[in-house]
Amino acid sequence: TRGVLTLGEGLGVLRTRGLGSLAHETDLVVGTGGAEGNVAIGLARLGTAVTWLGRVGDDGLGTRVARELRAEGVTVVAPLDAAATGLLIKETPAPGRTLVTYHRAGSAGSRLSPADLDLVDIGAFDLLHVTGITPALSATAHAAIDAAVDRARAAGVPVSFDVNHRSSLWADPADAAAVYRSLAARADLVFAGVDEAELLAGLAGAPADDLARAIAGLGPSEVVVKLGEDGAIAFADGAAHERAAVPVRVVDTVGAGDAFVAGYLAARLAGEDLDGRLDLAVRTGAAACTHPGDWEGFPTRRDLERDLGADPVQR
Ligand code: KDG
Repeated sequence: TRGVLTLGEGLGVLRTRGLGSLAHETDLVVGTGGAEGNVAIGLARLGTAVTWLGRVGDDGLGTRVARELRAEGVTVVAPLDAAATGLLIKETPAPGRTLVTYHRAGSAGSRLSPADLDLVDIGAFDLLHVTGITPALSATAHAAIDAAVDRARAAGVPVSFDVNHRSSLWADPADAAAVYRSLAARADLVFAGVDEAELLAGLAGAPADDLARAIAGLGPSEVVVKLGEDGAIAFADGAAHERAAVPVRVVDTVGAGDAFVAGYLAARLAGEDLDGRLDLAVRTGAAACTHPGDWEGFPTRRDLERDLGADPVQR
């Protein structure tokens, strides 16, 4: 089977090596990121077949984005674009706190367009995963996400949508909410943090299961609300299932939501029930928090077994 198809923007990531901001730091670590690519890496590490589609610049960072994904076992469809690969800068003003700045306006990834979908056979996949980041990048990227979702639906391929609200990419949160509602209405599975769930449901301060129920009312049969250190709930068939988080020493939470989604989707595609999906999701999400990179800390199945103490000798 072809597994999961995801599409979006791959970015170069520059992060400060120590504590502090770029006002003072002289030393940067180069890496890569982008929410959908992170999810793809998380899936590949868990043994799920996955394809990532996105435009990359004809430059070192673009080569690196594609190469890192390929090295992780992701099938990559990455047309070269004349614009530069977008960039994200992560500063660490205080331990455990990360400040993110984007340099991605007009980037290669933002020039994704519906014509790029002809490079993949959407109907051949088991699931399509999209995020709310891509429609914020440009009109053509927005159109590409809409077209991908519509083609998947027409072909009977389930659609997964992670809200991933990035406030700095939207002029007005109301515009974002309208786009998210339109995607949620066409998705089978929706992931949202609490703030995102409030934005989507138009309800502030409601308990997580009420938020999930309200989002399910928009159309998706399965809604997952990520509660960070309080775990997560999954809502389907009128019932909410809860799972506590796995406690870890947090280094950087950027990427943890993507790891969570990868764990959830991997378990779903493996035919596990809602509790099994949540279980894998919180464990992969927790592992991701222990590394400063976006995806480097994502676990393999083997890593998860080791963490459970199944094989202490070879540790
Ligand atoms: O979830 C992590 C992502 O936020 C990061 O890799 C960059 O895709 C990104 C974004 O647009 O914020």
